[in-house]
Amino acid sequence: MITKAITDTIAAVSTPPGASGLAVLRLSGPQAAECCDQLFQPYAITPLQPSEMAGYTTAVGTWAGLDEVVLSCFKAPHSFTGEDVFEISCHGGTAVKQAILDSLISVGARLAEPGEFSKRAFINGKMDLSQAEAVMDLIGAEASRQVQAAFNQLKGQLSGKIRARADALYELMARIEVILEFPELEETPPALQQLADDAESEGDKIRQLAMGYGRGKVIREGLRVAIAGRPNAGKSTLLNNLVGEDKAIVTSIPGTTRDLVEAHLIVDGYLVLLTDTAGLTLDTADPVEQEGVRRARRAHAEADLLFWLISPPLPATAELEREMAEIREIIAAGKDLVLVLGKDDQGESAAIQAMIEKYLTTVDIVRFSKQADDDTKRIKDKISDHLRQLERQYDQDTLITHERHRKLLEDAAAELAQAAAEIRSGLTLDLVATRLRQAAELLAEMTGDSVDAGLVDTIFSRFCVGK
Ligand SMILES: Nc1nc2c(ncn2[C@@H]2O[C@H](COP(=O)(O)OP(=O)(O)OP(=O)(O)O)[C@@H](O)[C@H]2O)c(=O)[nH]1
Ligand SMILES: [Mg+2]
Repeated sequence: MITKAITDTIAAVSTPPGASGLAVLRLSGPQAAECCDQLFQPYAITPLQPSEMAGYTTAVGTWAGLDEVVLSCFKAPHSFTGEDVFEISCHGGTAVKQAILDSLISVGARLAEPGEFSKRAFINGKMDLSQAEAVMDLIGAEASRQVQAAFNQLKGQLSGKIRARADALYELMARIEVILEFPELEETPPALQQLADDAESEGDKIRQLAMGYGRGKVIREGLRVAIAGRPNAGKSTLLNNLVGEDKAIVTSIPGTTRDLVEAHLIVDGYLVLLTDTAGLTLDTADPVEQEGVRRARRAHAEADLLFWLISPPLPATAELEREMAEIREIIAAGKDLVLVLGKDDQGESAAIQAMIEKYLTTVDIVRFSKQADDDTKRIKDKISDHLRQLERQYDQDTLITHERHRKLLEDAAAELAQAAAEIRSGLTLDLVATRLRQAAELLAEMTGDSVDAGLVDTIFSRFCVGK
């Protein structure tokens, strides 16, 4: 853990780069008030120096002859970082912000590193690690579900659950201690059996929490939806219709799309990452097309849901059969695939559908024509269906949105399963206790109750400056 006392005062612009009406700079550390005393001239009739201001008060005045500002004062420990914090609300011109920042540096503050304010909040016990990660998620959130999940985590919903599980592990360890001290009283087969059962059931509860990653990942990172099909099937048109703008180039020339074209869409409050891909040409000698197909296949493999477009004119039977075989394989591998019969306005969909049903007996089919808004809506409904299915499959009330958390939970659950097996096989209990302690350590790494400085640095360096 980090024990070094924090002696320096850090400063940064906390609002985004570029010009804006207003901007906020943040200053935190033991010399924050002193720095402000040198630069801020309050307007009040009985003016108070920043060092004399009470916490949660503001003052209006001039800043180093540069701007008129509002200064907000937060006194330690009742601030975001737990230190003395001042926020300077100034005009949001790029040069003004820079000049105010320079003035702070000239009186002894230093530039904050990315995430350093949040890191100090963590070190000073204002929030735990999972809450700090939630702050970052909240800042990056694009969709309402992301906001909800991040805010629940920020409020400590996840930390509370984790601490409850850790407490249960400490209770198990205490029982082992008693058995080790008074073996004659406790070391009976029923007591040991109970201990093994409880360790196993704790492991199950922790594994159950890890399951929350199934939906949590989709909420935090977005649902990946890819569009596949032969060249000219209308893939780029479908993407453009779904996002409501001319994002991808559409032409009547097969092979128009080579790179992946990505767009963001919000469906039912979920972020959806939509990818249009190059048409799947089978026997091309063109290296650009070959690379496009390689990238397309990679995107298809990574997608949670695949829309596969088939449109007139259909290819020769051999080629169609190859395409059908490929679709069959993808479905068999467990991927959620929806077959889209494109260019429905050309009146051939019924015949194509009949043909396809000869090859594919169980496939979800939807018709699509670029002119019909209802068709676009129906495609979006398919995305909604997938999301509903995900919600049913993972209906945990606590979501795990970070891979780091999932891994820690899975590892802790594995330790407990192992501990239960060891108790049953008669292994000495002090070895079992070590395993339980290891599981508790893993849980503590989630909240940051026990975590090494390197990991803390890695996590906070992903923040931006000023956060
Ligand atoms: N009639 C009709 N034409 C369509 C429809 N959708 C797409 N097209 C036309 O089909 C042609 C190909 O459309 P794209 O969206 O570029 O097809 P693509 O699958 O992205 O093609 P590649 O990028 O070359 O693989 C264009 O001329 C479109 O205008 C549709 O629903 N009906
Ligand atoms: Mg295209």
